[in-house]
Amino acid sequence: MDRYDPIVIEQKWRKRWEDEKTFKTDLKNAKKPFYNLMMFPYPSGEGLHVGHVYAFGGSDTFGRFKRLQGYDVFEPMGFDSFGIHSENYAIKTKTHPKDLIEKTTGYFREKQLKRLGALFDWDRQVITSDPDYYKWTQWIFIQLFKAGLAVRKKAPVNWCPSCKTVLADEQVISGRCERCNSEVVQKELAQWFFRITEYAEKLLNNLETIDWSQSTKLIQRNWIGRSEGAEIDFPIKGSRLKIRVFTTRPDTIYGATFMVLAPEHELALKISSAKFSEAVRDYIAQSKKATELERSQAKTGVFTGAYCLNPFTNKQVPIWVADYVLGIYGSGAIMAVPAHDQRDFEFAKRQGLKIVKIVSGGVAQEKAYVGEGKLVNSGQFNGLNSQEAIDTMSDYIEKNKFGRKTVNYHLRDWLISRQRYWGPPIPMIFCALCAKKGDGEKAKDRVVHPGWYAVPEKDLPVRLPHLENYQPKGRGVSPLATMPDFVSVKCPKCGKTARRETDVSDTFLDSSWYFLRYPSTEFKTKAFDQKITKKWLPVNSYIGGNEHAVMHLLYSRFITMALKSLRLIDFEEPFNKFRAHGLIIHKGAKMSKSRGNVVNPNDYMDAYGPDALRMYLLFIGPYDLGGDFSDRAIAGVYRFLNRVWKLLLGLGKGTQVSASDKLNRAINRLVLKAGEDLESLKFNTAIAAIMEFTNLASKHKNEFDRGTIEKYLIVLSPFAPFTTEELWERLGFLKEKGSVHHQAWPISESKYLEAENVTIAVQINGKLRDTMVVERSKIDRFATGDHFVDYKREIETLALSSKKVKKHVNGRKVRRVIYVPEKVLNIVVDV
Ligand code: ANZ
Ligand code: ZN
Repeated sequence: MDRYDPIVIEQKWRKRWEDEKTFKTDLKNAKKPFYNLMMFPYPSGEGLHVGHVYAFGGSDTFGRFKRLQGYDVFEPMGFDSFGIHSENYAIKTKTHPKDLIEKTTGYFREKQLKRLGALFDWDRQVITSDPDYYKWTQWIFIQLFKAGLAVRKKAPVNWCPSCKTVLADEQVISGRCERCNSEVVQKELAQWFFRITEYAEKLLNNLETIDWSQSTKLIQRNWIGRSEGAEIDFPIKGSRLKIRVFTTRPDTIYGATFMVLAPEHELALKISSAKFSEAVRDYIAQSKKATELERSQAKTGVFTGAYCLNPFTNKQVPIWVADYVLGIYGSGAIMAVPAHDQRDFEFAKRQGLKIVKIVSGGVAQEKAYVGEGKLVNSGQFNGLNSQEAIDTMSDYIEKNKFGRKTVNYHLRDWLISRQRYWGPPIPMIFCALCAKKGDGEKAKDRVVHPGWYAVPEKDLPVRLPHLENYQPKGRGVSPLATMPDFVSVKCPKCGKTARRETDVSDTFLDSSWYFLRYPSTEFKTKAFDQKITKKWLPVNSYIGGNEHAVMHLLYSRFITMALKSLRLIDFEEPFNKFRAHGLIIHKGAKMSKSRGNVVNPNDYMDAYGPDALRMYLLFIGPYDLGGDFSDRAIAGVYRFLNRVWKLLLGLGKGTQVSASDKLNRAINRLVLKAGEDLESLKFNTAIAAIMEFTNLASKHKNEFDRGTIEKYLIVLSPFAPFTTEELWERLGFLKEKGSVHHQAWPISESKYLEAENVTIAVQINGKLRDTMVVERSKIDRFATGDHFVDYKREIETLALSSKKVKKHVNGRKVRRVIYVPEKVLNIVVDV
């Protein structure tokens, strides 16, 4: 018998599968389409890390299972190669991004991805920086623009001084850039936004209709941030103007002792009295420089000299300007209730403002009381519980026309513009002449942005020019602005000289529609083909990391909804099913280069083969939780594959015509258990069951028939595709039946699944006192893996609960329990 050499096996089958296109799925003629998607990588680092292998290995194992179940599985792979991560890596390694991407995608594909033994269809890869692809990314931008969903706004945006670009809100983590950790500042710039907020409600409500990991849904729900409350108008004293506030707590209105406007609020200067306007102006100017982090702290503010009237009491309340109120949320103004809102409380303390308690409960000494309670100091509403008061007082507000009930979403519009080089140029043109005349491209049948035109579709793609000096320039302009040949273009309307938009779009636009492109890569004249799209989408299973729960997954849902509303596709949710996998931890921390705990999968594939690596990772723990990577444990899985190798090759021709009852029962149970587990991505317990069977089988080598070997290999094949194919061939199945990966998932025969009982004698100090009947499946459990069951203890407990046994033990201390598997349990007690 040869020794198990996973590298030789891998090379042999990789070549054969590639040459013979063993896993090719005919998209047009498929009968049972199953779109098995996984998140494509950024080809920016040194290579794939073990986390990728975990994600892809799990997803591919599932895809292989679906294939065995008779589905036509389409499992594509590609590269998210545009964007800031690739560009920053290029800058760091002093290469041009174009050269870098050519090199890295080659390495990722040839030296890593192809080794994993996955079903990837390399004839259909998507590379987002490829003009064939980004032509359509630009086309999508134009469709959204024409639908009024892409708008240009001057807005305070997050600016990272180190990356020298604006960032989406999602890329700012506690006031810092998620990439470089620099403190993000606010900058006023004219930028392109996608109006994702139009879809806030749909994005939220549709979550009920899709089968996604709860954890991912929760992150999305929180990010969308639905907030129910009321808008209330407070008249300004001595003026016909009003201040509109948004509040979730209309029940606290009697405690509104001051009002606060955001510095961006249009009334801030307008209402300030002569004596205070200078100070207000200074304050507004100063707060423009503040970071979001500083702003959140409710420290500073100025009095405007003006007052509002509380519509409920007609009492006057001072109006302040303070930057802890944000211009972009709600109406940019609040009624401040220091007794029951912590930030208002801190502000009132600092500025010496009145604090009036409205809800009884906590003591408003050092902290605001934010809980429920009975209303006090609230006129006719006294005595109501705060929760009912919200309803009663909201109705009162509507009846008296003080305002109305309303819903706000925290979700903000998606900022698309990036002042960087490595992305698809935004396909827009600005003509100053047309702008003067008020002419421009019609969005939703009207000119929204005078002077702006979409690049005519026949001129797409707007190619990203080669730029040697591509580093970010700062000052809010993209490096493309330094190329006169690129900037200068004819106005599509009047033909005079106009200028191109020089910003590129956010990387997340590239990845927000790639799943639509995979099945249609051969179509050069359209982004996606109607018929093929109808056949293959929505995606049946999507697996990826929860770090993409908001940006990528939310944006993809939005783009899909937008395309649906344009009748370009006929579904509004792209991913019917999404599962977030856990993280692989190493030495107690998430793998990262800065921590120096990154595991290079190639080292392990070289040492143990790709099958052992995939299978080991899936064995670490529940797939949604991840687990700890350990050198020792991977060697254990490698030894396991060795055992399978020896066991099966050792059987030779000496197999039976039909398997023993014991083996028949075991294999049928395995088929059932592994099938159920694979369906629900419980890879670790499926593997444990395979190991359990292997243990048992090793003790009953002479009881095998061919059918059992066949089933065993098929069940193992999604986990260890190379090893099983080699064994399949060596045992003569390949000639007879073709690839193991072309077989059908075995049927578990019910006659072998019926519970079987085992009788165990219970002795006390060697004397037979009772017999017990126990279900065999309980006894046969394998004592490793995460479903470890101490069955000896179970049987012991069972025995000690019997009346007869109790009587004979008679309260004496149990010294020892000796268990002869499936035969005798001897309880030794004091004499
Ligand atoms: C009065 C009040 C009393 C409030 C109270 C809270 C507690 P969410 O849940 O996030 O929607 N608010 C409204 N607009 C704001 C803005 N632009 N910047 C900062 N804060 C703003 O929070 C809504 C609450 O946040 C609103 O309800 C308002 O304060 C504040 F005991 O109004 B509340
Ligand atoms: Zn023009």
